[in-house]
Amino acid sequence: MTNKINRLDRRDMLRGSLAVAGLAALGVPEWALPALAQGETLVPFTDLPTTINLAPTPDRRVLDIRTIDGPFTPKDQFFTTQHYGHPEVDPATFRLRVSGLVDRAASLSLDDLRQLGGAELIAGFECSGNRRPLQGLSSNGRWTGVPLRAVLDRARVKPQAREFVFFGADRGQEEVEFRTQKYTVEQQFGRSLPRDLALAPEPFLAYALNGEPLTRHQGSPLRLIVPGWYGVANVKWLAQIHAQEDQYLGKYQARWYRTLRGETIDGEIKWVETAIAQMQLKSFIARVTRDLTRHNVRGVVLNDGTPLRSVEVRVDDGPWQRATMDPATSSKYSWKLFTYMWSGATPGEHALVSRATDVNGTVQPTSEELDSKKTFLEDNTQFPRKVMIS
Ligand SMILES: Nc1nc2c(c(=O)[nH]1)N[C@H]1C(S)=C(S)[C@@H](COP(=O)(O)O)O[C@H]1N2
Ligand SMILES: [Mo]
Repeated sequence: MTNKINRLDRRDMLRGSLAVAGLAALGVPEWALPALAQGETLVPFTDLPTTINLAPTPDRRVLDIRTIDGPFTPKDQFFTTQHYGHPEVDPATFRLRVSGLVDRAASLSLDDLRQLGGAELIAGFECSGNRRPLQGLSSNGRWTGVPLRAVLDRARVKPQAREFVFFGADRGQEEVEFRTQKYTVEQQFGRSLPRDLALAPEPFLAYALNGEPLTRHQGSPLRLIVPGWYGVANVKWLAQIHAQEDQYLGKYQARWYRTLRGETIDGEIKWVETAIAQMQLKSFIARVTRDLTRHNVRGVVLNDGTPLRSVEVRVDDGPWQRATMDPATSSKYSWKLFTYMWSGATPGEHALVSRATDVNGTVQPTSEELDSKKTFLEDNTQFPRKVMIS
């Protein structure tokens, strides 16, 4: 899949100002012209294909990454995607049910949760399907809410509870296949966490984003945020937390969110399927602007919260150059913004690529290095972004 997209990029390359028309053709209304400082102009990307249909549906909003100019994504630009549309949940009558293997089953109103809460978490995330060339299924927020732990402690989890299932208020008809049979049944969106993760300090129940109540798109009135994980873990319109002994094998837990890749184990290729969980280390270039003397290359890093060692940018086949990190995005689970000042750009088309390295020595892979990954989720490959310098 990665290779296929690479080929598309080359074939469908647009030139100069045509790239702007290409954006309009994508039909993404949120792609607006970013606010620029005086004397600063936007340098168009020339690698936006016209053949990939990314027209928005009422369910999907893509962040225009070129407009990123602060640490937090405004609520009306925060990307959004989900499987069953946006249910409407009345915050006044809302109750979060806590059920299953707990001593004190509960039904908590927003006020009950506020009394337990008032904590803050800065966390960014991307959809596991986020990838080139738009990279717009990613955002960063300042969340207000309650650590999940506080709610589970209050419910007194029994020792047998090994799995915690988080159900959204959204539901849909799903076909469940079993051998030669197909059963159509109504399913609630559900995701689970094993006990050690559910009871860890990080998972968070959020009722506000950037200081305001969640919008319907973001899962009003309450959602789960699992910091450092791909978006699918962050169950919106959270309705129920159910503690159980068995593994939860719902569609979006056990089937849809899977990656198939070949791994060399003891000199032999083994085809391994893994679940979508923590975000893979990724960086991408979001915006290039020019002022009178030089170009400013800005970008984003997302990962599982492991501290970074470096972020570097390379122009064409030149040397890797260190980028500067934005101190406003230094907290553990925030996305990290970086800038690189590019001097001496020559007219013509150039490829700009970034790569992030964390303190464990994990380096963001090239697309060749990720060649053995078959399915398209978790594409964290280095992304050479093309620009036209006039
Ligand atoms: N209830 C519910 N929560 C959900 C989903 C869903 O379909 N239903 N989709 C998940 C997926 S795949 C992603 S990427 C994120 C997107 O969150 P956002 O719309 O706030 O960006 O929500 C997650 N939470
Ligand atoms: Mo997603």
